[in-house]
Amino acid sequence: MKITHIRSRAASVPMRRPLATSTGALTAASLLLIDLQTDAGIVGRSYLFSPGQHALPAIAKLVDAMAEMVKGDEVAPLDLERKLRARYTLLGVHNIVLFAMSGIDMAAWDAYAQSLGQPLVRLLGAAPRPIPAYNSKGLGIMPLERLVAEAGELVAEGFRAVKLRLGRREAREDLEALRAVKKAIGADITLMVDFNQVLSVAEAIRRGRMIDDEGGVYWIEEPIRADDYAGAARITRELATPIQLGENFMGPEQMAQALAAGACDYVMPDAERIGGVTGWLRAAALAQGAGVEMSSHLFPEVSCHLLAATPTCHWLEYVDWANAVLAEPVELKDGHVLIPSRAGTGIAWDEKAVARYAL
Ligand code: SMN
Ligand code: MG
Repeated sequence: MKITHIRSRAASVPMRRPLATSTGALTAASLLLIDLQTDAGIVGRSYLFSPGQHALPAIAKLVDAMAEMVKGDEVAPLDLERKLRARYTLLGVHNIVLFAMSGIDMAAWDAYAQSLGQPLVRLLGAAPRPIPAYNSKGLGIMPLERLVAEAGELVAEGFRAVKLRLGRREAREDLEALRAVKKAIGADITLMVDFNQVLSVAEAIRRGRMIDDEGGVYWIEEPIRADDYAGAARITRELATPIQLGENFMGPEQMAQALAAGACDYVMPDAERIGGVTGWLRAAALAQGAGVEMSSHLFPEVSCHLLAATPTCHWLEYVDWANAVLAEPVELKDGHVLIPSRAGTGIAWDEKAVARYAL
């Protein structure tokens, strides 16, 4: 089976719950929808997420350029990865170059699994099973009253875990938000918090101790600049609450560096930044070697397959941001994502919706 064409389309899908983080607010999901067409008639699909529409044209250009390079090649994801990595070495296989590669990788794995008539999870050697998920659709930086109401709503959807965004101007405001949410959800619901890189090392230790004293927080995510592994290692040593990093690991190589530095207790790679399915599998082996629990970031549709094949599988981050353009969004049951049994990843477009949200 050979690649004949790779098409990408940009869309902006409004979010039902706008999400304000410490580093910016999201009101719509900017997506690049990828169709990898083959001479067997099979179409592999994936999507990429961009925090903001402005970067989508640049990512699309990279996908187009890579599409030209792999046209006529076999749908063999590891070989495609090796070829593209070599072609981009001098530019640097990071950031949007890596995003484009990851998008093509995920679409290629989807096409390959479809060609074998198996869901991706089976191709990876695992059987489908429910994956524990936390509800990450909301709990941004917002007034306490709305925060409390939203916390109740997110749990009422059947989840046993939710994530709160922190990083308000004053530590005291974070503490108030934390207390309000804890009270709203009760002690039985797992609570993660995410600073989105906004603190200095010293402030992260200060607010981290405050969280340690308060208790009941399952992990503290990205307290400081994502690439400061030495700083993160200091914080990890100082605090009792586990430190979570990973959505900004640019490829498994960076995750290896973070683990070697002792930068975190848990990891949560993002399928688009870690190198798609291929990068994820390498990262999963690193996590196992380091004895570190591994969760996912965004992309529940592909992450559910990947987590089932991850030795240290931890939590799936559930968001519904692509649902509006998906023909069959992932299903949930009792706070778990159910891996679809369709061949491939299960991603297919609702073309009417795509037309409505196309940019
Ligand atoms: C996040 C990342 C990207 C977009 C929105 C929110 C956040 C998360 O860091 O972990 O969900
Ligand atoms: Mg995060």
